Amino acid sequence: MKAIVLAAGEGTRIRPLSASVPKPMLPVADRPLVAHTVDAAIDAGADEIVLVVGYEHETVQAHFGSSHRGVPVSYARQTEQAGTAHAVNTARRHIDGEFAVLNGDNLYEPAAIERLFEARPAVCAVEVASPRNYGVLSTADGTVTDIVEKPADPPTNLANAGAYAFPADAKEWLEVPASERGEHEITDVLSRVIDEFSVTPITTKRWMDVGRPWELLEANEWKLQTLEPRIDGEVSDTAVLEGTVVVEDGATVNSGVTIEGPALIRSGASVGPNAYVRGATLIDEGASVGHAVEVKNSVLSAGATVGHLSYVGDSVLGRDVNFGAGTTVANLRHDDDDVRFTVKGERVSTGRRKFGVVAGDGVKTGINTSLTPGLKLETGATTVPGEVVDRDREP
Ligand code: TTP
Repeated sequence: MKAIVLAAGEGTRIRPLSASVPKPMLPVADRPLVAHTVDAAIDAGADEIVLVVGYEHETVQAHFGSSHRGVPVSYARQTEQAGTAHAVNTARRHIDGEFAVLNGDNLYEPAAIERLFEARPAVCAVEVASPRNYGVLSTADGTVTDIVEKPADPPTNLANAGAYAFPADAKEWLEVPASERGEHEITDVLSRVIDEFSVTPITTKRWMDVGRPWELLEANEWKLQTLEPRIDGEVSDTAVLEGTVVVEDGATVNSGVTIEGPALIRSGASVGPNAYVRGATLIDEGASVGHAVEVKNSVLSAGATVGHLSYVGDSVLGRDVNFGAGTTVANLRHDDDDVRFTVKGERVSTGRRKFGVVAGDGVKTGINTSLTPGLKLETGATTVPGEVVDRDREP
């Protein structure tokens, strides 16, 4: 079965991290977010991957090329983001039988995707506490009987987890009218399939829709835990590594370092001397954590540098960020309230008691910069030495 993976979106809610790469290409443990989906589809038996691409499509194409793990990969360009059904319809010339549709910015349990493929036609569902914000599935006698978008009075707590195994006929039902929000939605295609076929609900325990920066942290928390501990790089005899720690070939862990996993130190990255890395932390390719730096539960993207005497907690640093000596991130409010963050101009709760900062690519802080919780530093922004930054910073 072919798997169509939707990866055309920019990820406007995750800005500035998506300034130069589409959201599905942001790092989650040892690969881009969308690669977790592609790999789950391949493990479940997909014989071709069709990636629907749009925003910064070259980045996706450069990563996967024309085959991935021996499975052919092809591309469909969606030039206008007119909805998920529209996205699948863009790939229509690739469809020649049953097909799966998966979101390139969702994290699935690989075993659930396997069951989805086996039980086709089928849809993945996850039990949630507040179903009102989701597409909600009704079921009877082991089949799906209905799907309602964001119902005021949800019939169940089974949320649509955005993974579908469709019958061949669905190819002809892709041209659905626009919804109230003006998008052509895949859930309207699913409604038709539910009417005409017996659709199996596949319940999954864990699922994530990565939309906002702190959800990228949470995605890393999940996937870093699933790594097998492995030391292929150079680790000093005086370094202490505890829990699930992966040091890739070409990475260096210097003397006096303590790493409490789960943590992944990718190729070309260097840690220490005398650094402390803890919580779920990703130090991506070529990133550097220097002397007397503490990094907790954070993502340091490729080429990011935190040189010396700094603290970074519950934060996401974009590519080639450079934190000057003594840069300190605050990740907890005095009133203990959940940290808020600005998403598309609106201040929203992250739902996290601890959240630090999000720094876009190329941000540079001067020495002894203090950063307050929930700050956004836009791509290329700078601070001067000794500055206390408590408002989002433009470039
Ligand atoms: P969304 O998360 O709704 O959109 P987005 O990824 O652009 O993010 P944001 O809302 O922050 O701007 O999209 C869900 C998935 O479907 C995601 O993987 C992108 C993909 N998609 C397309 O490929 N084409 C489309 O027209 C739409 C609406 C989504």
